[in-house]
Amino acid sequence: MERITLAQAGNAAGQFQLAGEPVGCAPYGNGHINNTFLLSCAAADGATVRYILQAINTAVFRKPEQVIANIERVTDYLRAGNPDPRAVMRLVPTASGAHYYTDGDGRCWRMYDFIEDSLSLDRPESESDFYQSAVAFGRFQRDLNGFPADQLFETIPDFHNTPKRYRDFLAAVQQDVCGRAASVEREIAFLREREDFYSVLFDANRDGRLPLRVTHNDTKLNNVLLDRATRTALCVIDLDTIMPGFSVNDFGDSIRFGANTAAEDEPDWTKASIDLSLFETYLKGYLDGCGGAMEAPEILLLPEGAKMMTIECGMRFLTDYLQGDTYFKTQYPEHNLVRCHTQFRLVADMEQHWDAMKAIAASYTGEVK
Ligand code: ADP
Ligand code: GN1
Ligand code: MG
Repeated sequence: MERITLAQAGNAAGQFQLAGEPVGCAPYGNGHINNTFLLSCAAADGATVRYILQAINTAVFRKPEQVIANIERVTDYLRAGNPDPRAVMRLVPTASGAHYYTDGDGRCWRMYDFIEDSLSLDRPESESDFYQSAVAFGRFQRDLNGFPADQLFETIPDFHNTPKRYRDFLAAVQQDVCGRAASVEREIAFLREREDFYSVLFDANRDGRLPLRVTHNDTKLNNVLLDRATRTALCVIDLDTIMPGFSVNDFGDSIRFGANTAAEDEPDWTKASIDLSLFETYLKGYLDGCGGAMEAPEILLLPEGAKMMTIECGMRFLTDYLQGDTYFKTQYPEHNLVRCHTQFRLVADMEQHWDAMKAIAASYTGEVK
């Protein structure tokens, strides 16, 4: 991905309606997709006002104006139901009143109010943190229950279409543009052995067990903010991929990231496993946040969502490795392969604990317990 200079960020910052003079700008956060900066401004009364400035990754989001349009609609809708300014992201307007700025090189920039006194965690520091992140994502789904899905652009077509992702992966193996396929034969075999699994959620949707909802689609722990003082659910962020989808995938992506005993890029993949206690904690928080919106057949598919998002993500990391690391930000040449290994190890461990995961989900349907 393109490296962006502070001068370029500074120029973009100047296009937005700021509360004061810019006094600092630095790269911020651990996202894998956009280029994010924290901008500090000095207001006339001496206060410091901070913003998140982002260059949208237009290799990933081909139509950034559609991303912005989705975010405008969703945040307006959420704000109408929740007046707390720290609970819903606010896009900062440019001088001309737009919500994005295209610079002379075609880069697309946007700005948000920085949500102060909040925490974005890369690992849950306690069961309670993880529970609160689940409440936030569950509420997000509940609050968007009435949102008209047909008003949303599909910002990344087929984003969680796992069968399509698998076909793309097979094509990447076939093309082998970097000559890496021979070195990952075991990883390729791992995905081939599980090819019957990839369509199970679409099958469940077709037979009526799994509704299409308005979903977030990127529910990593660092895409939710907790209040720093109370450590309770505050705000869901990273709204670039809000599209119609399956709630079990929103649940599943959180499990993939936060209920893994190892970090996503832990070099010793044997450390990766499913923490069943965190799995149950998150499930409880998510259902509490959803406030009864989920029906028993959907709840029963939560483990499938967890396994689907984990294997899909591993598949995406491996595909990117085969294609020369063009999609995800990487810090070293094997980074995507390391990430792929932790995901596959987590899938294998979920398979070992499958009956326990299914029993936990069943115990929350109101049928068993
Ligand atoms: P990416 O798509 O690259 O993951 P994000 O939109 O998730 O980019 O932003 C990267 C990080 O910046 C987030 O994980 C979070 O830590 C921080 N962040 C983003 N927006 C805000 C905000 N409005 N207030 C506070 N922190 C934010
Ligand atoms: C990306 O943008 P970020 O870092 O929150 C990716 C997710 C992956 C995740 C893996 C738009 O999320 O789909 O699950 O990395 N986002 C996009 O860590 O592709
Ligand atoms: Mg993010």
